[in-house]
Amino acid sequence: MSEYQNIFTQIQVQGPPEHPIPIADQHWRTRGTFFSRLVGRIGSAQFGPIFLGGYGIASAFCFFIAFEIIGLNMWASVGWSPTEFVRQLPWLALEPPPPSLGLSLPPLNQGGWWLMAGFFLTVSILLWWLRTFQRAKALGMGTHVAWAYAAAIWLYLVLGFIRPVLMGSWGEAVPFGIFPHLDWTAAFSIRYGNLFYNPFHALSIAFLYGSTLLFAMHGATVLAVSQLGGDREVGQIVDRGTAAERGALFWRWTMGFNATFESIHRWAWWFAVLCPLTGGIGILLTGTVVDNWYLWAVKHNFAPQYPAVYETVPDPATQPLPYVVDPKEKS
Ligand code: 07D
Ligand code: 07D
Repeated sequence: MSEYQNIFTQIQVQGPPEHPIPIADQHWRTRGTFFSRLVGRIGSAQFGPIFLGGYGIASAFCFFIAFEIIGLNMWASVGWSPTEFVRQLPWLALEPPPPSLGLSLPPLNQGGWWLMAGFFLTVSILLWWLRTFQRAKALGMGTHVAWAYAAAIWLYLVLGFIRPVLMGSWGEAVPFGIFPHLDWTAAFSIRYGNLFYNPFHALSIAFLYGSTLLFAMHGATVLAVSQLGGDREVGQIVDRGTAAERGALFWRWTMGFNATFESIHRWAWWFAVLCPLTGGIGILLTGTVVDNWYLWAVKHNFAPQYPAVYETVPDPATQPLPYVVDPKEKS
C-alpha cells in the first residue's frame, strides 16, 4: 500500500441494533434506537437507547430552569423584542449583584435572578456529575470520567462561588452572557495586574496546550496504524509485532521516547485534568493572596520594573466603592 490516510470513518457496518448489557435499573432506559448515516461518519451510527435516570432528569430540569431564567432576563432587557433579542443575543447579560450588596440575598432585579440561575445551574452540574459517577459504576467501569469532570467543576465553583465567598461579594463572580463573560475575564486580568504573571495561569495554559498536543499525537498515531488493527489498541498493548508496537516505535524513533498504548491515556487524562485544576488554584489566589500579579512578578524577579512615566495613582481596591444609585432615591 503506497499511501494510507484515514480521516473520516469510511465504512459503516449496519446490522440489527446493538442492545446494551443488562443492568439492575433497566426501567430507566429508553427502548427506541435508530441509525444515522451522517453521524456514522464521525462515530457510531446508532442512536439510543439513552439512560434517563433520576439524576439525569433532575439535572436536565435544573438546567432548563437556569437557562430559562437567563434567557428571559436577557429578553426582558431588550423590552421583550424578539428581533432585538436575536440580534443582540451575544452581548446580552444577566449580571451578578453590585459589590455594595456583598453576600446578602439581593433583590431580584439587582442580581437576585443571577443568584437563582447560578443556584440551579450549579445543582444541575452537580447532579450530572452524580450521573457520570453512577453510570460508570453500573457499567463496572472506573470513575475516571467523573473525576476529570470534577476538575472542571472545581474551576467553575472557584469562579462563581468559592472565590466570591472568600472575597465577601457575589459581585466578584462571572456574569451570564456570551461576550459579557469574556469582558469579565479581560477585566479580571487587568484588575489584578495581568494574569499572565500568575504562575498558575501559566501552568493551566501549559496543560491546555499540552492536551491538544497529546490528543493530536495520540489520535494521529492510532489513525496511522488503524489499517493494521491499531484501533483495537488495548488488546495490542502486550502483544509484539502489532500495529500498537509500530505506533510506539514511531515515537521512539522520532523523539527517542514513547508512551505506551496504555500510558498515553494517563498522559491525556492528567493534562486535561490539570488544566482547570491549576487554573482554579490561580483564580483562588487572585485578590485573596495576591492583589497584583505584575507587582508580584517584579518582586520575585521575573518581570522587569518599568521606569515611572506616569504619576502614582492609588490602587482602586483601596478606594471607597463607587456610589450606587438607590432606585428609591430617584422617585
Ligand atoms: C466544545 C463542549 C460543548 C460546550 C459548549 C458550550 C453554554 C452557554 C449561553 C445561556 C469547549 C455551551 C455553552 C451552555 C450558553 C448562555 C448565555 C467545550 C465544548 C459548546 N464559559 N470562554 C466560550 C462557558 C469561562 C472564555 C464558548 C461556560 C470563564 C474565552 C461558550 C462556562 C473564563 C472564550 C463558553 C465558561 C472563560 C470562551 C465556547 C462556565 C475563563 C472564548 C466554549 C460554566 C475560563 C469562547 C464567545 C467551548 C467564545 C468561550 C461557555 C467560563 C473564558 C459560550 C458554560 C469565566 C476567552 N465559553 N469562560 O467551546 O467563543 O468550550 O466566547 O464556567 O473565546 Mg467561556
Ligand atoms: C470554564 C470549567 C467550567 C465548566 C464547566 C462545564 C455547562 C453545560 C451545556 C453542552 C475551561 C459547564 C457545563 C454549563 C454545557 C451543553 C448543553 C473550563 C471551564 C463545569 N489565557 N484567563 C484560563 C489562556 C488571558 C483569564 C484557562 C491563553 C489574558 C481568566 C486557560 C491565553 C486574560 C481566567 C487560559 C490567555 C486572561 C483565565 C482556563 C493567551 C484576558 C480563568 C482553563 C494565549 C485578557 C481561567 C487561572 C479551562 C483560569 C483562565 C488560557 C490569556 C484571563 C488555560 C491560551 C491575559 C480570568 N486562561 N487570560 O479549562 O483558570 O477553562 O485562570 O493569551 O478564570 Mg487566560
